[in-house]
Amino acid sequence: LPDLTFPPDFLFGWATAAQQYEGAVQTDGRGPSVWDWTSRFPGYIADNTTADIADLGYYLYKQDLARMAALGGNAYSFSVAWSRIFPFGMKGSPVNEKGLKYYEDLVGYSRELGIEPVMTLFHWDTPLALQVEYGGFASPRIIDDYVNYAEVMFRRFNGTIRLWYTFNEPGVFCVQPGFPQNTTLPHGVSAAQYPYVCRRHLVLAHAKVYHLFKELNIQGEISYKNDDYLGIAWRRGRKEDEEAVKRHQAYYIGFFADPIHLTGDWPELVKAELPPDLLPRFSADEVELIKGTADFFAIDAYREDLISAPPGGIDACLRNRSHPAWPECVSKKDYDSSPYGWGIGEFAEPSMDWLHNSWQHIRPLLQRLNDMYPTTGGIYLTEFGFAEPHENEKPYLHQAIQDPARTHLLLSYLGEILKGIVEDGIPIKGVFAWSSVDNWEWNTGFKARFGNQFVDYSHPTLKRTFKRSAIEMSQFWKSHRAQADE
Ligand code: GCO
Repeated sequence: LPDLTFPPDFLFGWATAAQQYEGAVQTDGRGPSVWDWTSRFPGYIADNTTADIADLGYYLYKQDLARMAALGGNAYSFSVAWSRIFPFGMKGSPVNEKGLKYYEDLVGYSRELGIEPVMTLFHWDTPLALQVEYGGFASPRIIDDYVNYAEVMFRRFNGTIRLWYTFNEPGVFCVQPGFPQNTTLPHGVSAAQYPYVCRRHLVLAHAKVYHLFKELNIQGEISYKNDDYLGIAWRRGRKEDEEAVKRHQAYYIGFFADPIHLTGDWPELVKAELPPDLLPRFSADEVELIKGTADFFAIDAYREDLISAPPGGIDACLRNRSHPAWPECVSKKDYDSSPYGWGIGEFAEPSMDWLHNSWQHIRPLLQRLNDMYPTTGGIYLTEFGFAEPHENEKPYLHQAIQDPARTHLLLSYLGEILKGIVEDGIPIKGVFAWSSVDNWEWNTGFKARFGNQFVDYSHPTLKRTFKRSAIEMSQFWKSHRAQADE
């Protein structure tokens, strides 16, 4: 790749999320989030930790930004804790000026270092007050409260943020079994309905915020971050597997990308199979509101799923569909429980063929997504990364700094992205590795380390150490980025 160069305005950086990185959950007026609460449920989090301290990013963000700058990063994707801005979440409740000040300082310092701050308004940390009051995203009431919160952020940060995301991975947020929002449903919403009622409220909230962004004439571009479910046929060329890939596409990415990027409505395949009492329909007015509400396409692209038709075929599966939240009736190569995992949770040994497949197919997958969902703003790979299995276990900790599998995966991704841009002409505008530092991995706690920097949680200042992946990513980027004098 010696002679290939990224476009001059290409964004290269890392991503974090407020709940996983900031800590200081009761500092300077921040209100509790659903995760502060459910991480106290016994056994809910794999290592019984909470995110109360996490990486103390609330205090250490300047050093972390400086370290990313040292690696050559020119962009940083962070999320805002809604409950730092509105401790009680609700429209009309008090705004927390200290919360706004924290993000202003973060954005200001980032720009001082020449790092483009990229803001995600919601990364799964619903204010607890809204969850308790009306069941969070199970209730349509959340739409107005979210739009109100977004308006405060738009007005305060207009002109300092170029790329905005409304939501991170809305599909995962709505259906991940056991996520806190699935535990307190308002009356009238069943567990089977929740994943679809949640999707409906997210899509409507996204659309209203998009239109507000345009009405207020806020600078920059806005979209949302798609889930990371990228399907390819398990048995290439097998008709039933290629069909299954279409279903997988409709039930995962298409659920949000079709309405928001294309039609304003759910995918036809999904509507044909999910009755209105499970998947509430959009009215004609709502379809018009939702259609075409994204300036660019963004996806967290961790891995692809090898997809095949379910045993006995799709029709048989539909007749006795198992789990109402995952009715898509496709089979995926079972990475999570097979001897091959993707490295988190069960700590199964990752299959090198999975790692190999994932980076080998990122080009055709991004090409396919750009063809399906073309935008004027191009396509961003908003998260990619890997948790080395056992990285968190004592005998391996000394190895954590030498993260061979992660280094191999990340560098292979970067090489494919660069070739995708230069050789295939895919309009990829930027990439963000997950994550700048090890952090709190939701239900897995600190057991899965995704950072390109090692965090020593036993050290009084949570000392960071560059892993090999950070150094090699940095060297690759610095040797392939457009030089200032070009
Ligand atoms: C996601 C979330 C991140 C995760 C990361 C590793 O994409 O699931 O955005 O918060 O920590 O993906 O699982």
